[in-house]
Amino acid sequence: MSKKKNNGVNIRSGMDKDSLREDIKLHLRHTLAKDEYSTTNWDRYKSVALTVMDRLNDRMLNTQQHFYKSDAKRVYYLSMEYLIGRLLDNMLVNLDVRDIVAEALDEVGLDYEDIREHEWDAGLGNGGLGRLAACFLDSMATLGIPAIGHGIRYDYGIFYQKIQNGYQVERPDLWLKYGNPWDIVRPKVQYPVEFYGNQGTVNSSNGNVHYKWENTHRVKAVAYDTPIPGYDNGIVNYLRLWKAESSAAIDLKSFNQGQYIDAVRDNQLEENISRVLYPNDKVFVGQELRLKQEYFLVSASLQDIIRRFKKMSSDFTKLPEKVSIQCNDTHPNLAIPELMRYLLDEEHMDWDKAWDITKNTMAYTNHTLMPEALEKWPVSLMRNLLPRHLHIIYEINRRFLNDVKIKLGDDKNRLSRMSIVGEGENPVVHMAHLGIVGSRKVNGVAALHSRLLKESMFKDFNEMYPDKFTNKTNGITPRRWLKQCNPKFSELITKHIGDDWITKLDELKGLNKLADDKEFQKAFADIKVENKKRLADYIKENNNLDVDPNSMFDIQIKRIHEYKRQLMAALHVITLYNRLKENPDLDIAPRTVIFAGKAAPGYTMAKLHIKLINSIGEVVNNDPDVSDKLKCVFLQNYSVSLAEKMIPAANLSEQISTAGMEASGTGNMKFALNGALTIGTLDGANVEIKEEVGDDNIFIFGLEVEDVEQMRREGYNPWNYYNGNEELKKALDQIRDGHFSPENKELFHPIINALLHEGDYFMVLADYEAYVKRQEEVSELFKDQDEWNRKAILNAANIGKFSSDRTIRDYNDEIWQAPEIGELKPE
Ligand code: 26Q
Repeated sequence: MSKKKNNGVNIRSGMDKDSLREDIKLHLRHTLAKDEYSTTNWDRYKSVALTVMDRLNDRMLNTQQHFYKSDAKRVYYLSMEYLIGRLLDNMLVNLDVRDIVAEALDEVGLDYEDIREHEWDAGLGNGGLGRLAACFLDSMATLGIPAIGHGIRYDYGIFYQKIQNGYQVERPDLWLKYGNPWDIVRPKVQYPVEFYGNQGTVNSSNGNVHYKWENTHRVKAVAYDTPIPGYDNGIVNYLRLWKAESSAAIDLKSFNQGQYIDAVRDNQLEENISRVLYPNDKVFVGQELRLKQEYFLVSASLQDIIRRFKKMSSDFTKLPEKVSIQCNDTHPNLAIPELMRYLLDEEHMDWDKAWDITKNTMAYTNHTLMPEALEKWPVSLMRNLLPRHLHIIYEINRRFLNDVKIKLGDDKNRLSRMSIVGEGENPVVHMAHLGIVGSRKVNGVAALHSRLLKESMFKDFNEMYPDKFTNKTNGITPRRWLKQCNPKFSELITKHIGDDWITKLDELKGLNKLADDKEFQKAFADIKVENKKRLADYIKENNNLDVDPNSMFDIQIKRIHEYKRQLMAALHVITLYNRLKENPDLDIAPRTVIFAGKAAPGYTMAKLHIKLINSIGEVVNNDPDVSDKLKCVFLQNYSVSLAEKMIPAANLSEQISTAGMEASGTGNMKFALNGALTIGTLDGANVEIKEEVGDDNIFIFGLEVEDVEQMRREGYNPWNYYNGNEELKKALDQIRDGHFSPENKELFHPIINALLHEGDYFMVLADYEAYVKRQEEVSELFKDQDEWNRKAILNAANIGKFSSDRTIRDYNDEIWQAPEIGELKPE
């Protein structure tokens, strides 16, 4: 270890202020080649990051050595997305040196808050699923589980969203433009990934015939690691992301100049595999490049996993004892046929043995009940790109359907419903079915969602494998989503109940007794207003709009999707506006309704919803009649770091999806943890949040899953609601007549058509009245600030269940059974 002393200062590993300050200076000069004349704040950010990296690397080596020596079982988390956001603050918090670094910088006249804003968000994910993976990494390291995250190092993360004239415009997110100080490039950790070719046979020495994938085209996967520190426990795991590089050593002698140029150009094409994150999150797009990305992740990761396993053992029957592979949705489910291929073709194992090992190593998490989001890959595509895998999938399916016949009877309809490979003219491979058949456990992400999976989408499978389906309610990391993003509230909590809550979130229950304490309420309220002021400044700077920090901050932030019903919240804004226009003295709590979120670039309706919200804001925010009671804001480019600014400033959290459509939600948990009240439907994890915080401390409204089903069965008619509610009718008429789009009166007709002429699939009109009524109660409560604060504190006090530490412990107890070493003392 590098603990050489330099004037009493521990170079590269000391955690005291002097060592940190000196190393920051050294990195500025010796790594970045900057002096006092040329240094920018970005350089300062980078030198702080590099100083932190020195410490992380040291701990990472110790941790990995420890896991290696103890031959610990490893967990591999496979995900196409990691929405990790900025890392500097997170690293400093987890190393428990944030305050020291801030002081060290202060001593040389620098402002930490200012410097950390220079980091680019790592946006390698779309939304909930990618952020969940990031929270899980934090919790696995904090519990001390030997876990490695595997993903793709996209050159372009989720697009940067600009709002121009009220419309979403997408810009490329070149997050690596200025380099990434958290990268550990491992050019020697590289694996060939093969595509195309055909299935051939080989005769082995013992006379057996084996299959072999041959005549393939190769691409290289190169490893880039990011350290993942646990919270204050000496443990550092890592996230390993694969970058595609061309593998062909260009054979110069056989090329003339033109061929040479072509060959170099084709190499570029191969590198496209890791070029860009697909920006859609709820509809399946069956493009070859996406399938290549998925197999690229799977192939490289499995080679890495197998290499590490083989260092310890050559007995593959031990694989399930030493390795658990968790697939984040179906996206990495090709790992199942890939592991089979390896065991059959490379290890020459017989089918039953290989299948047993595979099934006991794999697990799969489902994140959606929406059929249009399920991955179904055309057989034609797969035959071309992954011919050997397709054969294996067919064989898995043949054996599986046989088993079904034996266990459940020869029911043709059922067999066709359950088949992994569809029939007909354009057959598809059903990745969720493959995941269920090839995994030991399949889980949903909230109690309601997991129940619905068993009762509806995977009913047949649940009858076939009654012990396979399980629930693992999602969680969020309290480090980022309270300690980091809301330091003042964190300090207040710690002052009263100590700091155990940071790793044992249930300890927040200690706040229950303080909810009635006037002094505590006041302290809580002051912090909330301070956070709101900061957000108000941000709104002023970005949207040039003044909002009142004492008004209720009513926030809906998530991807823009019809099922999440931003439209319903927009209709509520219009209703409040109309009420205030009719009666300017109306006694309602002043509100600032704030939205943020990205729409998939091809999702025209969602993009029109963004435009509608901005158009409503135009009218409302410029009308002096209502200006002290109502504002409507859309903040551009929702991201992890914007969430960190918005969530601590929220009074009201909007979780209003059509019942049965939001698998879990995790934003709902972040808001409650930061002392916001929820208005929501009984959907996803809202159900469990209600159980925890109590019916009196959450505003539940609207149709429940069974109501939605019943209405769909019996025939739902949105016109009844339109004709039955004057205010709803007025709001819809205004949208239709161009009240919010005077320059193009028909602009929002597609929205009206969807609601009135195309059946209002998401039942916005059916829930409108109950929603508006509940919002009136919200408004009344907000007028009683003491009572509001009491309930807000009770939300924070009783939200402990939703720590991702609990979620990960649940996964580990039931599925992985890996060690949890808790902490690692420095050597
Ligand atoms: C699939 C194929 C091709 C291209 C893209 C995709 C794709 C990408 C992302 C499909 C789905 C996603 C993301 C889904 C997602 O974020 N689901 C959310 O997961 C959260 C964590 O479990 C839940 O809280 C949310 O309820 C759920 O919507």
